[in-house]
Amino acid sequence: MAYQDEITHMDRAELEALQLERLKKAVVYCYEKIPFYKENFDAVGFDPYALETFEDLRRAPFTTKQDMRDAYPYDLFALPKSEVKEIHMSSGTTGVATVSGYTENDLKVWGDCFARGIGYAGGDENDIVHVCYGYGLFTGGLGAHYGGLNAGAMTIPMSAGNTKRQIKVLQSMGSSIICCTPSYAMYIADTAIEMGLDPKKDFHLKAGIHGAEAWSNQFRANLEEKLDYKALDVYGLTEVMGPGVAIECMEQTGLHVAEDHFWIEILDPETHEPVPDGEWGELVITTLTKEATPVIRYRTKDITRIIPGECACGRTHRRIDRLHGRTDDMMIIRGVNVFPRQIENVCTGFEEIADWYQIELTRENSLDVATLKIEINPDFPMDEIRKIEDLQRRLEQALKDELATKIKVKVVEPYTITRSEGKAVRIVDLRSEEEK
Ligand code: DLL
Repeated sequence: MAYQDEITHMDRAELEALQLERLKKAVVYCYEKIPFYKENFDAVGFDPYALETFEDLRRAPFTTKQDMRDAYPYDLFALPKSEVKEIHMSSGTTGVATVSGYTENDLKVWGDCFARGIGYAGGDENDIVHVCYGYGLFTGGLGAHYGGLNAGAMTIPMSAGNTKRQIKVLQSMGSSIICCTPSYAMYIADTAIEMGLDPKKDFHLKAGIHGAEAWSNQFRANLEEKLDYKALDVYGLTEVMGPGVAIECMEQTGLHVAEDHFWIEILDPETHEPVPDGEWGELVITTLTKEATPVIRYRTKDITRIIPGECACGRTHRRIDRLHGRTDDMMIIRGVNVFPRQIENVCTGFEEIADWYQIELTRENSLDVATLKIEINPDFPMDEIRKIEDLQRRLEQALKDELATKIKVKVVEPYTITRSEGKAVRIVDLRSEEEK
């Protein structure tokens, strides 16, 4: 039996009844405890006491990141600080930080959600969970840590950074499940290879639980090849709960949402109307059990879709697809919408190039221009300019065929793109404020 199997395999009708019961309580709880929700619900005439169905929730107003920023630091807390045991914050690099609080029960739920993922990865108390997401206000480190503890596993709180030490521990301690961003997993793998190790033999990994940034199927395939393990995707966000809102199982056909704790909607980002299952749209999340900072209809700006049908693993919680990216990350290149992940998927399939890239956005003659800077694979020395030009041409053609727009390609020397121990920086916007 994997961790909380009975919940992840719950009969759908029972699960939906539980969700509805919790949803009814959640809207009333927010209304009664948080003035922001009272004002917002009243403003549009949404009566939380009258909610009878999931459809009724559609009349409730959205909560946005801006609302959460405006509420900094405590205005969206439902409980006195004495009942709040921990807080996390978004990095705030693009504005005021958002704050999320956790009661003791919230921490238990969070750990449970991540621990389910350890179970999805085939892990249990006999595993060694190596956590190299950053610890601190970022939710990655402590979320995975609580997951490891709740799963009963020996948990190594490495935090991010000091890559050589990570490698030493991975070699010597027998870490079997690694938790970090996919780009940091790649950095660790590449560094180990550069040090003359073979992570396939020298590490003892069976799975990785990776998230916090979008990563393509091809990037995943390259990671799995280097580390000889299964790389599973985990989704979460500071404003709702850290990692564990949704996690992939070994089928790798989408991320099971922890539906007993979250109600999700997929909406057309423009019309805000629900899209049918299988169609892409913006993920909107309502917390069903969160006590300290519950959210109603939080607009994540993340683009995904519900995967219709049942998962071969037998778990009943619905799946969302791996994220395309955020609406914020979407580039419009000559009228075509492009996400970095799509570019990554095309390019990281070429054996001559490594998995490190960055996309620079500039403006030329009133048109947005995207230039992909991508590193050459050190195993394929490009000593002749002719060879590089030919590779660039082939990459540009492959991108054009796939994306139906022009992306310029500049192949660069190995190790020239900045490595990240946390979230990778994929887009560098060099346009001036007026040009954006
Ligand atoms: O990134 C929480 C997290 C930590 C998730 C560790 C997974 C693993 P924030 O820093 O608040 O929280 O960023 C949240 O990151 O809205 C997505 O745009 C993006 N994101 C998170 N997970 C994924 C994923 C954490 N699996 C924002 N795939 C979210 C793609 C992801 N993007």
